[in-house]
Amino acid sequence: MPANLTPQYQRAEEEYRRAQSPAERLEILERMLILIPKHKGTEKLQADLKTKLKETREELAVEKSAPKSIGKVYRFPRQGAGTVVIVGAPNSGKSRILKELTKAEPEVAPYPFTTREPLPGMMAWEDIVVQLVDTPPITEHQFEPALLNLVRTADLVLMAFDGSSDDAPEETVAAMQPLQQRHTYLAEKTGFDEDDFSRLLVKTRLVATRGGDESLADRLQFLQEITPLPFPVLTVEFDDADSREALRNEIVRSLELIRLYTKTPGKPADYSSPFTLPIGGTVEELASKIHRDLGEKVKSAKVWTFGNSDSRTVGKDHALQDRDLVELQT
Ligand SMILES: Nc1nc2c(ncn2[C@@H]2O[C@H](COP(=O)(O)OP(=O)(O)O)[C@@H](O)[C@H]2O)c(=O)[nH]1
Ligand SMILES: [Mg+2]
Repeated sequence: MPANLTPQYQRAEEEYRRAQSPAERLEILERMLILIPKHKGTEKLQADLKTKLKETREELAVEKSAPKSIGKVYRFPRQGAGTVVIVGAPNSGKSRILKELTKAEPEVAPYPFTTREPLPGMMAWEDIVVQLVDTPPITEHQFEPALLNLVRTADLVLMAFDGSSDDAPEETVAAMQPLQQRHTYLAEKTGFDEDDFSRLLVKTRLVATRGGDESLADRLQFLQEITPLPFPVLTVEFDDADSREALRNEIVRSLELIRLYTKTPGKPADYSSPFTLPIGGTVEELASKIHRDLGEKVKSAKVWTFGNSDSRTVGKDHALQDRDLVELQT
């Protein structure tokens, strides 16, 4: 039976995914249990949530009685319109992706294990910026624990694949294993598995580097044979500027964002730095993004479609379009 989860529930689930502490998770889980539609189709999920709630309460109690020395955590602020985490086997081209698309200066070298800590950089695209994060390599036997949280809270994961290496298919499958052992699955879209709440799917694209290699297609086919990939493949040759720019566009497109400009009554529009929301984002969501209280106060909005000088008035549930100019009304 379909669960028919409401947008409010889905938003809470999204908050849960990004929560960084047991206390935060507990608060959100309690909210999710209130918000979840109560019918047969959600019985399994309701039970899963209750189990998670119990586990989280225990986790919190343990943390309070004995503040644990948490392992290394990498804390850099999320910045820009989205956070894209680059993962993959050693030498798969991860650092080169960051180096070519941002001003960051990772070490790029033809030998493995040059990157030991996550390194962020900002990628510009038109009038927005997106955060890219280079990470240490993953192998069957090597998995930097702090990577898990980075992957699970990412807006998009790029799995790098060395298009010039016969070992790339097997190494890529191996790199997905430590994540799967930790209930994290690279997938077409992000969200908890509706049939098993302990599994998180994270939106991913495979990035096949050295895309000019003549055997790349065979290697990708072999990869699909050993593990059918549930997400699209992007190909890049970084020695070719057009190919690099095409990758930049594809990364932004994969984030599935809309850009929104705002204005206050009687003042000119602010076209300097747009807000961004997921495709389908509403007036209310834009208001909440500007200020938490504003989301509760907003009643309607005047909206100008890009390139159009006539405005129209819409309700707070109206889904906005890319490049709309919005004047909120409270
Ligand atoms: N020609 C070419 N070389 C690439 C490309 N992508 C990665 N490389 C090279 O592959 C090697 C390993 O790349 P690197 O980004 O350091 O791999 P990492 O270990 O995954 O971070 C480096 O010598 C890169 O310059 C590409 O698209 N074209
Ligand atoms: Mg590297």
